[in-house]
Amino acid sequence: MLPKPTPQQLAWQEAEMTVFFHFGVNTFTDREWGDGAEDPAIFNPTRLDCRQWVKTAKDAGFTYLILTAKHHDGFCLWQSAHTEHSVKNSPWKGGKGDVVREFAEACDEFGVKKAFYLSPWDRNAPMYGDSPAYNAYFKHQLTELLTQYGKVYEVWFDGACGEGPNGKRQEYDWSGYYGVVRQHQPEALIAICGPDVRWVGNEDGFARETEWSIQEPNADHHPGVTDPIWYPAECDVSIRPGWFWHPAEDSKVKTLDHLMRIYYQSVGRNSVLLLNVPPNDKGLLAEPDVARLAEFRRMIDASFGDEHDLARGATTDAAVIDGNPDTHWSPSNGATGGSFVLTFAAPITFNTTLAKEQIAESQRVEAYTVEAWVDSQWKSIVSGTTIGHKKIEPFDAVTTDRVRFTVNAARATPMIRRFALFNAPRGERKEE
Ligand code: FUL
Repeated sequence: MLPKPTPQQLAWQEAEMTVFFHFGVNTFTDREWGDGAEDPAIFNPTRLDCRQWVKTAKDAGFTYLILTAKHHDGFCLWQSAHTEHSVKNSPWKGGKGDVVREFAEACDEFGVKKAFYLSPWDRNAPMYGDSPAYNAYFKHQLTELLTQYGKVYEVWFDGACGEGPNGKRQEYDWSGYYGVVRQHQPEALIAICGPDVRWVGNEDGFARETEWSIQEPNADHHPGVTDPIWYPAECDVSIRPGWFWHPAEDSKVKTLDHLMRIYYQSVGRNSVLLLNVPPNDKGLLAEPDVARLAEFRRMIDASFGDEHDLARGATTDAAVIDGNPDTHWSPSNGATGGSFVLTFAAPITFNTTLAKEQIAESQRVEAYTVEAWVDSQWKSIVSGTTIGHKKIEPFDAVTTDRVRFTVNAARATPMIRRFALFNAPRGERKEE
Protein backbone atom coordinates (compact mmCIF):
# COMPACT_ATOMS: atom_id res chain seq x y z
CA MET A 1 0.00 0.00 0.00
CA LEU A 2 1.42 3.37 -1.00
CA PRO A 3 1.30 5.96 1.79
CA LYS A 4 -0.95 8.98 1.23
CA PRO A 5 -0.96 12.49 2.68
CA THR A 6 -3.28 13.42 5.51
CA PRO A 7 -5.79 16.17 4.63
CA GLN A 8 -3.53 18.60 6.52
CA GLN A 9 -0.42 17.56 4.59
CA LEU A 10 -2.35 17.86 1.34
CA ALA A 11 -3.63 21.36 2.14
CA TRP A 12 -0.11 22.45 3.12
CA GLN A 13 1.42 21.03 -0.06
CA GLU A 14 -1.18 22.76 -2.19
CA ALA A 15 -0.41 26.06 -0.46
CA GLU A 16 3.14 25.72 -1.91
CA MET A 17 4.44 28.95 -0.37
CA THR A 18 4.83 29.60 3.35
CA VAL A 19 6.57 32.36 5.24
CA PHE A 20 8.86 32.52 8.25
CA PHE A 21 9.11 35.62 10.42
CA HIS A 22 12.30 35.51 12.49
CA PHE A 23 11.85 38.19 15.12
CA GLY A 24 13.06 38.55 18.70
CA VAL A 25 15.95 39.88 20.76
CA ASN A 26 18.40 39.15 17.92
CA THR A 27 16.56 41.79 15.90
CA PHE A 28 17.91 44.35 18.38
CA THR A 29 21.40 42.92 18.97
CA ASP A 30 22.38 42.35 15.33
CA ARG A 31 23.05 38.69 16.12
CA GLU A 32 21.86 35.42 14.59
CA TRP A 33 21.96 33.35 17.78
CA GLY A 34 21.35 35.06 21.10
CA ASP A 35 22.95 33.58 24.21
CA GLY A 36 19.99 34.04 26.53
CA ALA A 37 21.78 36.72 28.58
CA GLU A 38 20.10 39.61 26.75
CA ASP A 39 18.52 42.33 28.81
CA PRO A 40 14.79 42.22 27.91
CA ALA A 41 14.96 46.03 27.96
CA ILE A 42 16.47 45.95 24.47
CA PHE A 43 13.23 44.62 22.99
CA ASN A 44 11.34 47.73 21.92
CA PRO A 45 9.85 47.73 18.41
CA THR A 46 8.51 51.26 18.20
CA ARG A 47 6.11 50.71 15.30
CA LEU A 48 5.28 47.00 15.48
CA ASP A 49 2.58 46.19 12.96
CA CYS A 50 1.85 42.50 12.43
CA ARG A 51 -0.91 43.44 10.01
CA GLN A 52 1.76 44.83 7.69
CA TRP A 53 3.71 41.52 7.86
CA VAL A 54 0.64 39.42 7.26
CA LYS A 55 -0.82 41.56 4.49
CA THR A 56 2.50 41.72 2.66
CA ALA A 57 2.89 37.94 2.82
CA LYS A 58 -0.69 37.27 1.80
CA ASP A 59 -0.53 39.68 -1.13
CA ALA A 60 2.57 37.79 -2.31
CA GLY A 61 0.66 34.48 -2.18
CA PHE A 62 1.92 33.00 1.09
CA THR A 63 -0.83 31.41 3.16
CA TYR A 64 0.95 29.65 6.05
CA LEU A 65 2.84 32.08 8.26
CA ILE A 66 5.27 30.94 10.93
CA LEU A 67 6.44 33.20 13.76
CA THR A 68 9.51 32.47 15.91
CA ALA A 69 7.66 32.60 19.22
CA LYS A 70 10.92 31.64 20.96
CA HIS A 71 14.35 31.25 19.35
CA HIS A 72 17.49 29.70 20.87
CA ASP A 73 17.93 32.70 23.22
CA GLY A 74 14.78 31.61 25.06
CA PHE A 75 13.16 35.07 24.83
CA CYS A 76 9.40 34.62 24.55
CA LEU A 77 7.40 36.94 22.30
CA TRP A 78 4.36 36.24 24.44
CA GLN A 79 3.45 36.67 28.11
CA SER A 80 4.69 33.26 29.20
CA ALA A 81 3.97 32.50 32.83
CA HIS A 82 7.03 30.26 32.99
CA THR A 83 9.95 32.63 32.40
CA GLU A 84 11.05 36.21 33.01
CA HIS A 85 12.92 36.25 29.67
CA SER A 86 10.04 37.65 27.68
CA VAL A 87 8.19 40.69 26.41
CA LYS A 88 6.73 41.12 29.88
CA ASN A 89 10.04 42.57 31.08
CA SER A 90 10.57 44.76 28.05
CA PRO A 91 9.65 48.45 27.74
CA TRP A 92 7.47 47.60 24.71
CA LYS A 93 3.85 48.49 25.58
CA GLY A 94 4.92 48.90 29.19
CA GLY A 95 5.60 45.17 29.43
CA LYS A 96 1.98 44.38 28.60
CA GLY A 97 2.46 43.59 24.91
CA ASP A 98 2.12 40.19 23.22
CA VAL A 99 3.61 39.82 19.75
CA VAL A 100 2.15 36.33 19.37
CA ARG A 101 -1.33 37.70 19.99
CA GLU A 102 -0.92 40.57 17.53
CA PHE A 103 0.41 38.13 14.95
CA ALA A 104 -2.40 35.64 15.60
CA GLU A 105 -5.07 38.33 15.32
CA ALA A 106 -3.59 39.62 12.07
CA CYS A 107 -3.52 36.08 10.60
CA ASP A 108 -7.15 35.57 11.59
CA GLU A 109 -8.14 38.95 10.16
CA PHE A 110 -6.51 38.24 6.79
CA GLY A 111 -7.65 34.63 6.67
CA VAL A 112 -4.20 33.02 6.54
CA LYS A 113 -2.92 30.08 8.56
CA LYS A 114 -0.83 30.82 11.61
CA ALA A 115 1.99 28.63 12.83
CA PHE A 116 4.66 28.78 15.51
CA TYR A 117 8.35 28.05 15.65
CA LEU A 118 9.35 27.12 19.19
CA SER A 119 13.03 26.36 19.65
CA PRO A 120 13.65 23.33 21.85
CA TRP A 121 17.19 24.62 22.37
CA ASP A 122 16.91 27.33 25.03
CA ARG A 123 20.06 29.12 26.15
CA ASN A 124 18.29 31.05 28.87
CA ALA A 125 16.34 28.37 30.75
CA PRO A 126 18.46 27.42 33.80
CA MET A 127 17.08 23.88 33.81
CA TYR A 128 18.08 23.21 30.21
CA GLY A 129 20.16 20.01 30.29
CA ASP A 130 18.25 18.72 33.29
CA SER A 131 16.12 16.74 30.90
CA PRO A 132 12.87 16.02 32.78
CA ALA A 133 12.67 19.53 34.25
CA TYR A 134 13.31 21.24 30.94
CA ASN A 135 10.92 18.95 29.05
CA ALA A 136 8.19 19.91 31.49
CA TYR A 137 9.02 23.59 31.01
CA PHE A 138 8.95 23.23 27.24
CA LYS A 139 5.58 21.48 27.34
CA HIS A 140 4.15 24.28 29.48
CA GLN A 141 5.27 26.84 26.91
CA LEU A 142 3.94 24.76 24.06
CA THR A 143 0.62 24.46 25.86
CA GLU A 144 0.42 28.23 26.25
CA LEU A 145 0.96 28.73 22.52
CA LEU A 146 -1.51 26.03 21.55
CA THR A 147 -4.31 27.03 23.87
CA GLN A 148 -4.35 30.82 23.92
CA TYR A 149 -4.27 31.88 20.28
CA GLY A 150 -6.99 29.97 18.44
CA LYS A 151 -6.31 27.48 15.71
CA VAL A 152 -2.65 26.71 14.98
CA TYR A 153 -1.85 25.02 11.67
CA GLU A 154 1.76 24.05 12.12
CA VAL A 155 4.40 23.76 14.82
CA TRP A 156 8.02 23.97 13.70
CA PHE A 157 10.61 22.26 15.89
CA ASP A 158 14.18 23.19 15.14
CA GLY A 159 16.81 20.48 15.45
CA ALA A 160 19.59 22.69 16.86
CA CYS A 161 20.64 21.39 20.28
CA GLY A 162 23.50 22.71 22.37
CA GLU A 163 24.76 21.99 25.84
CA GLY A 164 23.01 23.35 28.92
CA PRO A 165 24.61 25.86 31.36
CA ASN A 166 25.33 22.89 33.61
CA GLY A 167 27.29 21.22 30.80
CA LYS A 168 24.59 18.60 30.41
CA ARG A 169 23.04 17.66 27.14
CA GLN A 170 19.29 17.92 26.93
CA GLU A 171 17.35 14.83 25.82
CA TYR A 172 14.26 16.15 24.11
CA ASP A 173 11.03 14.28 24.80
CA TRP A 174 9.80 14.37 21.23
CA SER A 175 6.92 11.95 21.78
CA GLY A 176 5.79 13.97 24.76
CA TYR A 177 5.96 17.21 22.75
CA TYR A 178 3.94 15.63 19.93
CA GLY A 179 1.40 14.46 22.47
CA VAL A 180 0.88 18.05 23.63
CA VAL A 181 0.38 19.22 20.04
CA ARG A 182 -2.02 16.40 19.18
CA GLN A 183 -3.99 17.01 22.38
CA HIS A 184 -4.54 20.73 21.89
CA GLN A 185 -4.29 21.16 18.10
CA PRO A 186 -4.96 17.77 16.54
CA GLU A 187 -4.88 19.21 13.04
CA ALA A 188 -1.57 21.04 13.36
CA LEU A 189 1.33 19.75 11.30
CA ILE A 190 4.54 19.08 13.20
CA ALA A 191 7.50 20.05 11.05
CA ILE A 192 11.22 19.28 10.86
CA CYS A 193 11.83 17.56 14.20
CA GLY A 194 8.35 16.18 13.74
CA PRO A 195 6.44 13.46 11.94
CA ASP A 196 4.57 15.45 9.28
CA VAL A 197 6.98 17.67 7.33
CA ARG A 198 10.61 16.88 6.48
CA TRP A 199 13.53 19.32 6.23
CA VAL A 200 14.96 19.20 2.72
CA GLY A 201 18.50 19.13 4.10
CA ASN A 202 19.89 22.57 3.23
CA GLU A 203 19.03 26.23 3.88
CA ASP A 204 19.43 27.40 0.29
CA GLY A 205 15.86 26.79 -0.85
CA PHE A 206 16.73 23.98 -3.26
CA ALA A 207 15.15 20.56 -3.33
CA ARG A 208 16.68 17.65 -5.20
CA GLU A 209 15.92 16.80 -8.78
CA THR A 210 14.47 13.54 -7.45
CA GLU A 211 12.30 14.32 -4.42
CA TRP A 212 10.06 11.63 -2.97
CA SER A 213 7.33 12.45 -0.47
CA ILE A 214 7.41 8.76 0.38
CA GLN A 215 10.16 8.15 2.91
CA GLU A 216 11.39 5.64 5.42
CA PRO A 217 10.23 6.54 8.95
CA ASN A 218 12.66 8.38 11.22
CA ALA A 219 13.27 6.60 14.53
CA ASP A 220 13.00 9.80 16.62
CA HIS A 221 10.00 11.29 14.87
CA HIS A 222 7.99 8.20 13.93
CA PRO A 223 8.58 5.85 16.86
CA GLY A 224 7.19 2.39 16.30
CA VAL A 225 6.48 2.96 12.60
CA THR A 226 8.14 0.54 10.20
CA ASP A 227 6.40 0.99 6.85
CA PRO A 228 7.21 3.86 4.46
CA ILE A 229 5.37 7.07 5.31
CA TRP A 230 4.18 10.25 3.61
CA TYR A 231 6.87 12.73 4.66
CA PRO A 232 7.05 15.65 2.21
CA ALA A 233 9.96 18.06 1.94
CA GLU A 234 10.10 21.71 2.94
CA CYS A 235 12.76 24.15 1.68
CA ASP A 236 13.53 26.87 4.22
CA VAL A 237 15.60 29.81 3.08
CA SER A 238 15.92 33.46 4.03
CA ILE A 239 15.30 36.36 1.67
CA ARG A 240 18.49 37.82 3.19
CA PRO A 241 21.83 36.28 4.21
CA GLY A 242 20.70 35.97 7.85
CA TRP A 243 17.54 34.63 9.45
CA PHE A 244 17.16 37.73 11.62
CA TRP A 245 17.08 41.33 10.44
CA HIS A 246 20.41 43.16 10.36
CA PRO A 247 20.66 46.79 9.22
CA ALA A 248 23.60 45.98 6.94
CA GLU A 249 21.51 43.41 5.10
CA ASP A 250 18.87 45.89 3.90
CA SER A 251 21.01 46.06 0.77
CA LYS A 252 21.46 42.28 0.53
CA VAL A 253 17.93 41.13 -0.18
CA LYS A 254 18.03 38.30 -2.69
CA THR A 255 17.49 39.34 -6.30
CA LEU A 256 14.30 38.49 -8.14
CA ASP A 257 16.30 36.08 -10.30
CA HIS A 258 17.60 34.31 -7.23
CA LEU A 259 14.11 34.00 -5.76
CA MET A 260 12.79 32.64 -9.03
CA ARG A 261 15.57 30.05 -9.16
CA ILE A 262 14.53 29.07 -5.64
CA TYR A 263 10.89 28.84 -6.77
CA TYR A 264 11.74 26.58 -9.71
CA GLN A 265 13.84 24.34 -7.49
CA SER A 266 11.56 24.17 -4.45
CA VAL A 267 7.89 24.45 -5.47
CA GLY A 268 8.94 23.14 -8.89
CA ARG A 269 10.58 20.10 -7.32
CA ASN A 270 7.82 18.68 -5.21
CA SER A 271 8.59 20.77 -2.12
CA VAL A 272 7.00 23.55 -0.16
CA LEU A 273 8.90 26.84 -0.01
CA LEU A 274 9.34 28.37 3.45
CA LEU A 275 10.74 31.84 2.77
CA ASN A 276 12.00 33.83 5.74
CA VAL A 277 11.28 37.58 5.73
CA PRO A 278 12.54 39.05 9.01
CA PRO A 279 10.83 42.12 10.48
CA ASN A 280 13.18 44.96 11.47
CA ASP A 281 13.79 46.66 14.82
CA LYS A 282 10.81 48.95 14.28
CA GLY A 283 8.64 45.85 14.04
CA LEU A 284 8.00 46.22 10.30
CA LEU A 285 9.03 44.32 7.21
CA ALA A 286 11.67 46.49 5.57
CA GLU A 287 10.97 48.26 2.29
CA PRO A 288 13.39 46.29 0.11
CA ASP A 289 11.85 42.99 1.23
CA VAL A 290 8.30 44.25 0.71
CA ALA A 291 9.15 45.43 -2.80
CA ARG A 292 10.92 42.17 -3.65
CA LEU A 293 8.01 40.03 -2.47
CA ALA A 294 5.63 41.98 -4.72
CA GLU A 295 7.99 41.49 -7.68
CA PHE A 296 8.28 37.81 -6.87
CA ARG A 297 4.49 37.43 -6.98
CA ARG A 298 4.26 39.30 -10.27
CA MET A 299 6.94 37.11 -11.85
CA ILE A 300 5.32 33.88 -10.66
CA ASP A 301 2.01 35.05 -12.13
CA ALA A 302 3.61 36.20 -15.37
CA SER A 303 5.33 32.81 -15.65
CA PHE A 304 2.70 30.35 -14.46
CA GLY A 305 -0.67 32.10 -14.43
CA ASP A 306 -3.37 29.81 -15.87
CA GLU A 307 -3.93 32.26 -18.71
CA HIS A 308 -0.34 31.62 -19.86
CA ASP A 309 -0.75 27.84 -20.01
CA LEU A 310 -0.35 27.04 -23.70
CA ALA A 311 -1.38 23.41 -23.18
CA ARG A 312 -4.94 24.59 -22.57
CA GLY A 313 -5.25 25.30 -26.30
CA ALA A 314 -4.41 21.72 -27.26
CA THR A 315 -6.53 18.84 -28.44
CA THR A 316 -6.04 15.71 -26.35
CA ASP A 317 -7.94 12.80 -24.85
CA ALA A 318 -6.00 13.06 -21.59
CA ALA A 319 -7.71 14.82 -18.67
CA VAL A 320 -4.66 16.96 -17.92
CA ILE A 321 -5.65 20.34 -19.39
CA ASP A 322 -9.22 20.68 -18.12
CA GLY A 323 -8.27 22.74 -15.08
CA ASN A 324 -10.20 20.27 -12.94
CA PRO A 325 -8.13 19.17 -9.94
CA ASP A 326 -10.26 16.05 -9.49
CA THR A 327 -9.54 14.49 -12.87
CA HIS A 328 -6.34 12.88 -14.10
CA TRP A 329 -4.85 10.81 -16.88
CA SER A 330 -3.73 7.24 -16.30
CA PRO A 331 -2.52 4.69 -18.86
CA SER A 332 -5.16 2.13 -19.76
CA ASN A 333 -5.33 -1.32 -18.17
CA GLY A 334 -3.55 -0.27 -14.98
CA ALA A 335 -0.15 -0.14 -16.71
CA THR A 336 2.73 1.63 -14.97
CA GLY A 337 3.79 3.42 -18.15
CA GLY A 338 2.20 5.05 -21.17
CA SER A 339 1.88 8.24 -23.20
CA PHE A 340 -0.52 10.96 -24.20
CA VAL A 341 -0.17 13.54 -26.94
CA LEU A 342 -1.21 17.20 -27.13
CA THR A 343 -1.89 18.49 -30.64
CA PHE A 344 -2.08 22.17 -31.56
CA ALA A 345 -3.87 23.79 -34.49
CA ALA A 346 -0.88 26.11 -34.94
CA PRO A 347 2.69 25.82 -33.63
CA ILE A 348 3.38 27.07 -30.11
CA THR A 349 6.66 28.14 -28.53
CA PHE A 350 7.43 27.18 -24.92
CA ASN A 351 10.41 26.86 -22.60
CA THR A 352 8.93 25.20 -19.52
CA THR A 353 6.86 22.15 -18.65
CA LEU A 354 4.82 21.78 -15.49
CA ALA A 355 3.44 18.41 -14.40
CA LYS A 356 1.42 17.37 -11.37
CA GLU A 357 0.47 14.02 -9.95
CA GLN A 358 -2.75 13.32 -8.09
CA ILE A 359 -0.87 13.16 -4.79
CA ALA A 360 -4.01 12.53 -2.74
CA GLU A 361 -3.41 9.04 -4.19
CA SER A 362 0.30 9.05 -3.34
CA GLN A 363 3.37 9.64 -5.46
CA ARG A 364 4.01 7.17 -8.24
CA VAL A 365 6.07 8.41 -11.19
CA GLU A 366 9.74 7.41 -11.21
CA ALA A 367 10.71 8.49 -14.72
CA TYR A 368 9.06 10.53 -17.46
CA THR A 369 9.95 12.23 -20.72
CA VAL A 370 8.49 15.06 -22.75
CA GLU A 371 9.06 15.17 -26.50
CA ALA A 372 8.23 17.67 -29.23
CA TRP A 373 7.52 16.83 -32.86
CA VAL A 374 10.30 18.66 -34.71
CA ASP A 375 11.47 18.06 -38.29
CA SER A 376 9.15 15.08 -38.66
CA GLN A 377 10.37 13.22 -35.60
CA TRP A 378 10.01 13.16 -31.82
CA LYS A 379 12.73 15.14 -30.12
CA SER A 380 13.28 14.68 -26.37
CA ILE A 381 13.12 17.95 -24.44
CA VAL A 382 12.80 16.78 -20.82
CA SER A 383 13.81 13.55 -19.08
CA GLY A 384 12.73 13.74 -15.48
CA THR A 385 12.45 11.42 -12.52
CA THR A 386 9.93 12.27 -9.80
CA ILE A 387 6.94 14.58 -10.27
CA GLY A 388 4.85 14.59 -7.07
CA HIS A 389 2.74 17.66 -6.33
CA LYS A 390 4.46 19.82 -8.96
CA LYS A 391 7.45 19.44 -11.25
CA ILE A 392 8.67 22.41 -13.26
CA GLU A 393 11.35 21.89 -15.93
CA PRO A 394 12.96 24.83 -17.74
CA PHE A 395 14.80 24.47 -21.10
CA ASP A 396 15.60 26.47 -24.20
CA ALA A 397 12.47 27.43 -26.13
CA VAL A 398 10.99 24.86 -28.49
CA THR A 399 8.44 25.47 -31.29
CA THR A 400 6.11 22.66 -32.29
CA ASP A 401 2.51 21.68 -32.94
CA ARG A 402 2.70 18.32 -31.11
CA VAL A 403 3.93 17.37 -27.63
CA ARG A 404 4.15 13.86 -26.19
CA PHE A 405 4.28 13.09 -22.49
CA THR A 406 5.43 9.61 -21.46
CA VAL A 407 5.66 7.92 -18.09
CA ASN A 408 8.53 5.45 -18.43
CA ALA A 409 8.45 3.97 -14.94
CA ALA A 410 6.20 4.23 -11.90
CA ARG A 411 5.63 2.50 -8.56
CA ALA A 412 1.97 2.00 -9.47
CA THR A 413 -0.39 3.19 -12.19
CA PRO A 414 0.50 6.88 -12.63
CA MET A 415 -2.16 9.52 -12.14
CA ILE A 416 -1.26 12.78 -13.92
CA ARG A 417 -3.47 15.56 -12.70
CA ARG A 418 -2.10 18.35 -14.84
CA PHE A 419 0.34 18.91 -17.66
CA ALA A 420 1.07 22.49 -18.66
CA LEU A 421 3.36 24.36 -21.07
CA PHE A 422 4.65 27.89 -20.53
CA ASN A 423 6.88 30.31 -22.29
CA ALA A 424 8.06 31.83 -19.04
CA PRO A 425 10.05 35.08 -18.96
CA ARG A 426 13.52 34.18 -17.67
CA GLY A 427 15.71 36.78 -19.30
CA GLU A 428 19.31 35.72 -19.26
CA ARG A 429 18.91 33.44 -16.32
CA LYS A 430 20.09 29.89 -16.90
CA GLU A 431 18.62 27.18 -14.74
CA GLU A 432 21.03 24.67 -13.27
C1 FUL B 1 18.25 26.87 12.40
C2 FUL B 1 18.47 27.93 13.46
O1 FUL B 1 19.67 27.71 14.17
C3 FUL B 1 18.50 29.25 12.73
O2 FUL B 1 18.77 30.33 13.60
C4 FUL B 1 17.16 29.44 12.05
O3 FUL B 1 16.12 29.56 13.02
C5 FUL B 1 16.86 28.26 11.12
C6 FUL B 1 15.51 28.31 10.49
O4 FUL B 1 16.99 27.04 11.81
O5 FUL B 1 18.40 25.60 12.91
